[in-house]
Amino acid sequence: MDRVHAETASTLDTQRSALAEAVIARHYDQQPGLAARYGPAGRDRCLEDAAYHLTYLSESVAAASPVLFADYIRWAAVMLASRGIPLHDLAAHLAVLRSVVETGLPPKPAHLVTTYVDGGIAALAEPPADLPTLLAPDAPLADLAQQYLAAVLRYDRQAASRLILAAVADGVPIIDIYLHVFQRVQREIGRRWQLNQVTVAQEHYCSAATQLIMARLYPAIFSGERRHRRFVATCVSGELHELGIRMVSDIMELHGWDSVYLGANIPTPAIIQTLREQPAEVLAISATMPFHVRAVAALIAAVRTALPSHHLPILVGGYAFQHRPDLWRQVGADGSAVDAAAMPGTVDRLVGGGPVR
Ligand code: B12
Repeated sequence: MDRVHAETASTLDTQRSALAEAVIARHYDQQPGLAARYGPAGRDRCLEDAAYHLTYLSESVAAASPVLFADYIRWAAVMLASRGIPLHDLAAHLAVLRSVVETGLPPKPAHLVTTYVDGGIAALAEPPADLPTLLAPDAPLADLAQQYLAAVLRYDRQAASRLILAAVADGVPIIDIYLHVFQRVQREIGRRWQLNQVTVAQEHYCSAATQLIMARLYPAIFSGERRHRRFVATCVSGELHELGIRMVSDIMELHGWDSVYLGANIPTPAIIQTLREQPAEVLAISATMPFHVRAVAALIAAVRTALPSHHLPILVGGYAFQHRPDLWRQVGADGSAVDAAAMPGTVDRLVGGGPVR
């Protein structure tokens, strides 16, 4: 990250609340109809949205990646439109944001930031792309995934659990259940949430049910031969999406590794303490939200400083890294893998396979 981008991003971070307030005040001034249309609660939501846009904006500036902000705006357009907020309101909001940045920041950072906002405004000129289902009928285990989704959406985790246990008893490999049922269904739920077709409660229920059912597979996962090699798996601080890194840990267990799985939202000092107490051969860090990428870079730097005696191989992954193939290098990691299935091979290439006993 160069200094200009880093400093501009940090200015946006420190001024986020003030800028968000200024955007909403100016937007409501310019369009008095908004107050009647969305009511007082609507104003609070707009303020939250403004802060959210600014969070992504600063992450994009920090990464020197205008595409990141443009992608986010396309995502936000679909999410807001499905909740009755038309595209032109978002476009007007961005135009106001642009003017607030232009007048509220010193000229140099203002110039840099407005080019990113312009990229977001331009992204709105193309109609938002369709969001195809993640459960295509020709995908592997498509029927099972459909049935599993239907079960969790009607809050029937017993039925969902029976489906999975029966499939495993029939010989379906656990890795296939993980990737083609759990992962796909979780992402499909996310798509439907974005389109306002499932409730937050359904999404939470599905995640909890899937975690419970994963735990029921543990006798099979933890019973294999061991390599007597350890790795630590964690989400970066602030990150609440833990299923992906949990799948990564389980698949490594299936490959004979001992995982120290820490889960969601772990503070950096706790991760460093764990690495001191549980010496590991690999550290795996997960981030889903694109605005956690800087936190991943900071965590890697902190680990390197705290454990200077050897170069601990560090892998990063998760949704934030999915469509940005070189991002793992930028954050100072040693590699990445696209999913849990690719993890063991990646680790073997990095630190050697070693015997299974
Ligand atoms: C469940 C869920 C949640 C749950 C998480 C519960 C839990 N206990 O984990 C909760 C409710 C907490 C949540 C919160 C939020 N969420 Co959410 N969430 C999801 C959802 C639906 C599923 C996530 C999941 O389980 N995926 C399945 C796993 C298996 O996939 P994965 O994480 O990609 O992991 C695989 C690979 O990436 C890789 N991998 C992962 N980690 C690592 C690490 C290493 C080292 C390696 C090598 C590989 C690797 O291997 C994994 C297994 O194959 C996604 C949709 C989606 N597309 O993922 C949205 C989604 C990620 N969430 C989203 C949003 C917006 C939010 C919130 C901001 C919502 C809000 N307004 O509060 C918050 C942010 C919270 C935060 N600060 O982290 C958006 C993000 C959009 C964007 N462009 O930024 C998504 C995409 C939904 C959507 N379509 O709009 N969410």
